[in-house]
Order: sequence, then C-alpha cells, then structure tokens
Amino acid sequence: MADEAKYRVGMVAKMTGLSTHTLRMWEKRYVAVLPKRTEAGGRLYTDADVARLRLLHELVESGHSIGGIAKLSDADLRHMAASFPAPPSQPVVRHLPELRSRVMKAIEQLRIQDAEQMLSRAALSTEPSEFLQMVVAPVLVEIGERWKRGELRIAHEHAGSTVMRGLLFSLMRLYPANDSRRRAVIATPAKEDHELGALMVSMLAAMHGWSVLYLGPDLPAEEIAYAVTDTNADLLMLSITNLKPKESQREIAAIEAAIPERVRVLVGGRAASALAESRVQILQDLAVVETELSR
Ligand code: B12
Repeated sequence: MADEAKYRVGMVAKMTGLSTHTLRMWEKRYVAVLPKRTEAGGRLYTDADVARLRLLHELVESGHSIGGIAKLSDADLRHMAASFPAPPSQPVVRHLPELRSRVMKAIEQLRIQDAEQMLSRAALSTEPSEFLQMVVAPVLVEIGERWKRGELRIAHEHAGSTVMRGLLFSLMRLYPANDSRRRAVIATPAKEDHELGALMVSMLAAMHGWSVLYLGPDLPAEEIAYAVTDTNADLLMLSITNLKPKESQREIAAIEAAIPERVRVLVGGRAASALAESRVQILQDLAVVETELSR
C-alpha cells in the first residue's frame, strides 16, 4: 500500500536529511506532519509524510521559515517549490570537520552570508548540542587562536561573532517562550562581554522546554538578581569567559546574596573552572548541561 505507515523516525531522518530532533520539533511545535504511532508509541511515517518532509526541508533551505509553511497543503508546498528554482549558492555540507573548515574560510574572506547559509542549513540536520560542540564552539576557539597569533584581524573576529550571535538567536526562536514553563534567566556578569556561551545554553534551555529570559552580556549583579526575582525564575545560568576568578567570585556572591535560595545557579564558560563551587554548580560540557536541563 502506497500510504502505509512503515518508516521509523531514524529511517525518515536518513531519507530526508533532517535530524530526528528536527523531525520531532517540526511535529510538536508546528504540526508539519502527524505520523502514526506503533503500540509502543514510536513514530511511523508514510511515503506521503516523507515526501512532504522533503518538500518542507527544501523550502526551509531556500529561506522560508518552517513556522510560515508547516501547515500549507502538499499542493501549495509543491507549487512554492516549483517557483523556487534558484539553487542555493553554497552546497549543503553534512560532514562536520569539512563544514568547520569551509565556515572558517568564509570568515577569513569575510564572506559572511556564505558562512550564515552553511551554518543555518547544517543546523537543521545536526543534533543541536552536537552542532554547538562540533561546529559553533570550535570555530570560535579557532578564531580566538588565530586572532592571538595575528593571523586574523579584529574585523574577522567581529564578523565571526556576529554570524554566530545571529544564528544562535534564530535557533533559540525555534522554541517559542511559553509562560507556563519552568523559567530560566541567562546572562553574563558585569564586565564580561563574551555572550556566545550564554546564548548557546539559552538555546539548549529553550529546546528543553524552559521559558528563557536572555539578558545579554555585562550585567550588574543587582540587575541579574532583580530579573530572577521579578520573573520568579527557577534557574539562573551565567557564562564567564574572560573575568578574573576574583571578579567572578565577587559578582557571583553578590548575586547569590540577592536571589531566593531555591533558585539553582549553573555557571560555565572557559574561565568558570577556576571558581570554587559554593551553592553554584560549575558545568562545562554541553551534553551534561542538557542532562541537567531535562531533569
Ligand atoms: C568572540 C570573542 C570576543 C568578542 C565577544 C563577542 C560576543 N558578542 O560575545 C569580543 C570582541 C567582545 C571579545 C572581547 C575580548 N576578548 Co575575546 N574572544 C572571543 C572568542 C573568539 C570567542 C568567545 C566565545 O564566545 N567562546 C564561546 C566558547 C567557545 O566558549 P567557552 O567559554 O569555552 O564555553 C564552553 C563551555 O564552557 C560552555 N558554556 C559556556 N557558557 C556556559 C554557561 C553555562 C551556565 C554552562 C552550563 C555552560 C557554558 O559552552 C561552551 C561550549 O564549548 C574567544 C576565543 C575562545 N577560545 O573562546 C576570545 C577570547 C575569550 N577573548 C580574549 C580576549 C583577550 C578578549 C579581550 C580582552 C580583547 C581586548 N584586548 O579587548 C576582550 C575582553 C572583553 C571583556 N571585557 O569581556 C581571550 C581571553 C584570554 C584569557 N583571558 O585567557 C580569548 C580566549 C582569545 C585568545 N585566544 O586569546 N572577544
């Protein structure tokens, strides 16, 4: 039978090039397809579902937002795809080391749109924490190393950060805030201008169902504490990249003193490992952060 539900989610991921995570999110958030279920609750897709997902994938890769097209009929999607013949200027790169070097090359040559396009398309077909750990973070570290050696200029570093910042914001918006969810406030302390680690954990928190208030970088302790208290947050996450341990301890102590005791505080970032654990928990590995966020 042509429309028999027979493909499991892993197989559909291989057939469509979408990650299993993206398949679940497109279903849960946007009702893009509604697969049948096995008795044990596993998803089962038909050939028609697979064809629809391929069309959606193609259209998203040509620049449409999934939210805008997820509910269109198959006929409308086919019509849109047919009127979108222009091939993207950058091929889809699925091999992560190759993607990293292509993105680095694009940043080196200040081809920012190319870097954005490669990254946002690869983000669709890679599990989010893998994408952050295998692509976003290593590219940033390499930019930092090459800047230090004088091989890249400040302009390259700023261009690279801008690309990553935009990308992380748009990925975070895939998971719209919902007031009934557990609340997290995320920021960097005063004088800490590096915000990309905070954005990475914001994206992961949103993905795990947290309602995220992202405050950005360089916040005085009293402003962080105010936001935590005012929103009745359950979790505060701070990212520390360049602050000296003394400065960090001082900021963290001031925040801790001003927020309710029940609020969990997680701190990460390359300069966080030098801190002594108090009531705060120091975490670096994004896979571990995910486990904590899904508890
Ligand atoms: C981009 C960048 C900038 C941008 C930031 C833009 C932005 N919007 O964020 C700008 C231009 C502002 C900047 C400024 C500076 N920078 Co800078 N910067 C970087 C760069 C290239 C990337 C930073 C980044 O985002 N890293 C994100 C990742 C990869 O982070 P991570 O901290 O290791 O975090 C990981 C985990 O800990 C976890 N995580 C992160 N946060 C959190 C939070 C929680 C709660 C949890 C659970 C987990 C978690 O996620 C990450 C995944 O791997 C780094 C290079 C590098 N190695 O990081 C240099 C780097 C950090 N900068 C550096 C320097 C020297 C500076 C300046 C002093 C330069 C100057 N002379 O002005 C200023 C200081 C600004 C300040 N007051 O804070 C040095 C720091 C050296 C040191 N202290 O040891 C670095 C290492 C470059 C180098 N190789 O020398 N920088």
